[in-house]
Amino acid sequence: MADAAGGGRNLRVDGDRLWRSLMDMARVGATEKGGVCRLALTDLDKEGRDLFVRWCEEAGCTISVDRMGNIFARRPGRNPDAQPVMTGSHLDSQPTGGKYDGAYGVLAGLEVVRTLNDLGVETEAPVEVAVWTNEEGSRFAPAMVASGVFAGAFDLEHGLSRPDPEGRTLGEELERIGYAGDLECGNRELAAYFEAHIEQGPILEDEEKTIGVVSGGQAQRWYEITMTGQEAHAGPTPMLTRRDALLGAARAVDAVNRIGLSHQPGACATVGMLDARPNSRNVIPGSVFFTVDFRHPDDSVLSVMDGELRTVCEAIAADIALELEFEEIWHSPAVAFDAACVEAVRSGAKECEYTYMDIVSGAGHDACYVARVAPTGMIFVPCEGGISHNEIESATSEDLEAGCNVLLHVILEFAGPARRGSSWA
Ligand code: HGY
Ligand code: MN
Ligand code: MN
Repeated sequence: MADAAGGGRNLRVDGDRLWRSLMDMARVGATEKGGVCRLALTDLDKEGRDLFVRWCEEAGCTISVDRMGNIFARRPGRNPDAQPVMTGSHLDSQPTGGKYDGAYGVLAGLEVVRTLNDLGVETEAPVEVAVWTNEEGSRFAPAMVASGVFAGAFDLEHGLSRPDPEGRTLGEELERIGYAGDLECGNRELAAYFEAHIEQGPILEDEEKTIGVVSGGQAQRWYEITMTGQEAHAGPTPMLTRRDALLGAARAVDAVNRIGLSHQPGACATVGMLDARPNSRNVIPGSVFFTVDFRHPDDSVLSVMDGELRTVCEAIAADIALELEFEEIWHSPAVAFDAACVEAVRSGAKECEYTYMDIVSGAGHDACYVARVAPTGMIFVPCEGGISHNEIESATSEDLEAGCNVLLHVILEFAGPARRGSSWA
């Protein structure tokens, strides 16, 4: 198939234009330390979405938006009824996020469209670039909720009703920013989906490889836990009669870390949010809310970690006479990507003569849900020091261009015979 399609063997993207687009997008929600804060469905997320839509319309794409606010920019192919080849990622960021997490996959997809336009290449199937709503799961939990609805992991009502910390729902915020689309979310056939992303870990850089051939994503479990004791005066209250909720939470934070360390290699265990009330220096905390993020490539190990967490939290609550509210709010099982898509990424890296290695994604991505409904693959490129979800997140223009060239290759491979004028590309 690659031969008929030309496989993009000799085609290359414009790395400088990709870099300029990334830097232009990074100005939306730019932070002083050089990162971005574009929380899902805020005015800044809207501004980034509007910029992407304008660029895609300038590139001749038609835009559709589904009921979860997912945006699809479609470049027509010769056969409008052919299943589209889709790429994309997300534009929402962490509160102290980086320029490349998500935005790279979206703008690499746009760069492929721009390159095909420049070269006058016509594909058999349409090519679509997607922007998935609320990938980060920072403002609305869980992560990847909109690609999850698209893939049937959640129903639409669940997705739209996700509340933010102020109680505003995802659906209300979609209406407010004008991205509550009328296209059904999901139930669409795709020829394939490919997502380009920075690795967000140190492996490619340590191994000095340019392309990560992503075989799948690890399993994740997210929890919300509240420990409740009794607010009391920090002065006269005897130590032995206290029901100190923050003491309980502190022991739980240490226990989460120990559970992660005891399931090496592979386990990751994080308490990312902690809210102690009333948060006054001379009041014994009466109530503490905190989150736990567990990950492991093997689901069976993750369920052992789940059991250990429940047991240790119950023991801590009993020991300090605290009430315990323990809820698992999300479980995303480990995902294996489609073998043909993984092989296409590998051969794309070979054809473009980049160094490459197989890798499992430590981070979650929309591709992990799309893989439930379409043949899916991912392309990783290194990021400096493996640092991400941090304003100092950095990647080189050369690596970003390399990943985009591999993306061009795999899209042409799956979009059917590509023609350039009267000859095959
Ligand atoms: O949490 C994750 O892995 C992703 O950044 N949403
Ligand atoms: Mn991401
Ligand atoms: Mn992220």
